[in-house]
Amino acid sequence: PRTVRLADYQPYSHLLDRVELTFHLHPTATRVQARLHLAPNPAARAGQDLRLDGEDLRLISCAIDGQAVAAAVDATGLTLAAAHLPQAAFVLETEVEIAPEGNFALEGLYMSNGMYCTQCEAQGFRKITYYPDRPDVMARFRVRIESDLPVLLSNGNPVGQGAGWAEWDDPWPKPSYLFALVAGDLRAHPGQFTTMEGRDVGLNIWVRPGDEGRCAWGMTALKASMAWDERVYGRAYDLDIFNIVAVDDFNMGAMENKGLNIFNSKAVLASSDTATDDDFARVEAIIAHEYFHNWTGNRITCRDWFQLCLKEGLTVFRDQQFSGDLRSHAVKRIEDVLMLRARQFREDGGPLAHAVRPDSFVEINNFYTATVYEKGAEVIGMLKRLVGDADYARALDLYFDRHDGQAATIEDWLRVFEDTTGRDLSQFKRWYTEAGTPVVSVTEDWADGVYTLTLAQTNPATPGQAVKGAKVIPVAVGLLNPNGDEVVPTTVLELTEAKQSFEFKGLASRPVASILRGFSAPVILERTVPASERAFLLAHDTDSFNRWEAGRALAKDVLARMIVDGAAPSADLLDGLARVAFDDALEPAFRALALRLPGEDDMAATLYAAGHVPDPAAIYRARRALHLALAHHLAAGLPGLELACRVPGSFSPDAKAAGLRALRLVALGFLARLDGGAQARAAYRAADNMTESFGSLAILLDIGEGRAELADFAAKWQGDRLVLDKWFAVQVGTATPERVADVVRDLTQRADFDWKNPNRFRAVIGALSGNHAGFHHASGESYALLADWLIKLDAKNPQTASRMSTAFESWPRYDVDRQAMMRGALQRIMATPGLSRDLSEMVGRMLA
Ligand code: BAL
Ligand code: ZN
Repeated sequence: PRTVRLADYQPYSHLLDRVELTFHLHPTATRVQARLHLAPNPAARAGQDLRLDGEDLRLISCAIDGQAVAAAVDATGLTLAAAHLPQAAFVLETEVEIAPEGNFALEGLYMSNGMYCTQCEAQGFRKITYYPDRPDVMARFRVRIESDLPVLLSNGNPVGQGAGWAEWDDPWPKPSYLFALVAGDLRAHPGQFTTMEGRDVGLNIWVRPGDEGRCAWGMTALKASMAWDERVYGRAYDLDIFNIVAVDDFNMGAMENKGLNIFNSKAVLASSDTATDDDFARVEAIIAHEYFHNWTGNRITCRDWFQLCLKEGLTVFRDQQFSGDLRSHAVKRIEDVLMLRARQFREDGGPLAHAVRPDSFVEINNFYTATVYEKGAEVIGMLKRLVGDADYARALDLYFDRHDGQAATIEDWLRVFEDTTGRDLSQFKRWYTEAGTPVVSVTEDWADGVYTLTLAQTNPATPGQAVKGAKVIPVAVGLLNPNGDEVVPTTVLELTEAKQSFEFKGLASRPVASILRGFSAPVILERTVPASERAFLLAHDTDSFNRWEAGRALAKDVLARMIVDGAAPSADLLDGLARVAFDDALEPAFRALALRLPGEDDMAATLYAAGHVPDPAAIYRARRALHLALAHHLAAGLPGLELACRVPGSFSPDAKAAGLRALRLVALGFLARLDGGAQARAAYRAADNMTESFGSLAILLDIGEGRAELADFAAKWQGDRLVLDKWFAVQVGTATPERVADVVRDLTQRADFDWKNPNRFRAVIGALSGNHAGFHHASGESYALLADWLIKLDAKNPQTASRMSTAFESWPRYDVDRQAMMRGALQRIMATPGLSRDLSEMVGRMLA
């Protein structure tokens, strides 16, 4: 397969002003007529052929200005020779036939439970019609849909409808990846919003009959998002209607198609009996994310797919700000960093490491990654920290003014910051072009009332990038005196060289430093700190992120010693966590996070970074031993804590109530280690919401109990796809290392294991790689099982298969036997005839 390179970018040969599409929908023979209003592009090389992308299309006809023309068709598109092309504006008409019913890749036009829907990002539109399927070709679309189905939707505003047809017109020029069409027997949950500009916008969440009762939360989140984007970024919505559709079969979380967002039903449906608090928060965040794309992605899009982080990094950053504003900035930051470390640091430190803006790809679908999204958002957070809030706001206003209606680049983005602030961002740009997580090591000196902090950065080699320059790293620092008072408030130090010292004068005593407050840069901080100092910061730090981080680091130190030396849990940790657990001045959600022990994969990464070969079985045992030790240490206070966290009254998904439920479940988890699950069982029986019923079920299964509750849960939720996904996943997630492969085999033999549904596949096969000790069981059974399923899925749905192959990316961390087995599994996948471009690129990179 061909490698596409950023350096080869060329503007498209033609300008495309308007597009008219007519769809005659049919499961096996949909006809698509396209009229493209084209003209030669004066900015492109003259005299070029006209090349249109197209895959899996049957060409029926092709004409220019009404005259049939001979087109050369191949597996990836259609070419019209330059000699046949008018030198002025012309209309190209094509008609093609496609078969949505057989489209299990879920790209282009496909069917899900009898409804038609589309997914065009990144390159799905070429499976619908012949088209210049690239983001810098922006056109106005008019769409006519012909079908007997009752609800027919596309982008933009509705302009007409009758029996068996509907027409839509989108006045905003857009690239093809933002095209969408939906047709089905759907029900609307309606809403309304009046913009700050006075535009009345009709809102709808469209769902299958029966799901109407799960839409209210999504609608609340949508309205909150629209108001927030006006208030914080000054951006209003720009059409008369905004539609969201829930689809059961979807590769991603959701998609920001102009005026017609399409959502994985998991990412939009929520009700107290079927969705957990985490689900509610995720729905809110994803609705916001897709809505925010209307300005950051749709009005200003990407020139080419290498610039994906331009819209994704910024939109993730915006949805993180939104969730922090609505909920708790402290808790949100901890959750975001946990995710960043679990997914992005892991990616950045392995064979799949790539820059936030990569410079080559084989399959762009493989670059919808934690690096592009989450590290992309971190880079924007750093930029804001460096220039300050006021200049960030001015730069964003300039960005929207200057680039509205354009397909932009990272260079354009950085230039608005340079023009706003006068800063030279050429060194900062390395964050976009160089992969790898910088390591910042710390040394401290105290003499004559001067505290000197020396920071040194190293930028590790990553595939294809051996040597890197120093980065601009904002390091937020605060100093505490020994009685816990803050003597130097948070100050942002700019580390720009390989090594730099910063002095703090006029201090009465040697301070305790709180470094990288708020996780001010996506780096690994290397620092030898005595347990007592970590415990001190856990008790006193005024920065909530670093307070949590101190406990986390202490827990990791303790666990590492338990794993490597067989040490006992330290009193510093047990006492420190006990103080947090019972400190009513702290947010319950924060306490719940502080009491959550580092995950097994996190410990494997930590040990590997410290020069050890991680033993998954030893990590599993030590983590459980620490959980038990902590349960004993907290025992006296747990019943009171559990009682205090019971939320009175009817269910509300708000952050405060959710925080109490999270802390209650933490307490129940500890109690279960002491009482054989008696109280968790009672909590399961009494629960009136999914958070507590599912949470207590998971606790029971984790201690090897809960068979009756598991059966009860299944009986109650038979036929509910989303809840049943939880039932599948929790069994795999809580299976013992020895049993997990059998559990997966049993579950995959059930009639309701619909492996072509990405949610169900992820619930079982994704949970297998999430069970660290089980996935890495010394038998290698789980590796083989995952490889079997990836091969099977790849033949139907390459995108999801490819994403899930990242389970193998951490192979270099482990012992030679496990390495050999993982590489063997990858080689077996690679040797499969007909492997997709998606999966072969990923496996090839992991084996390189
Ligand atoms: N653009 C793909 C889905 C998302 O990031 O919103
Ligand atoms: Zn996005």
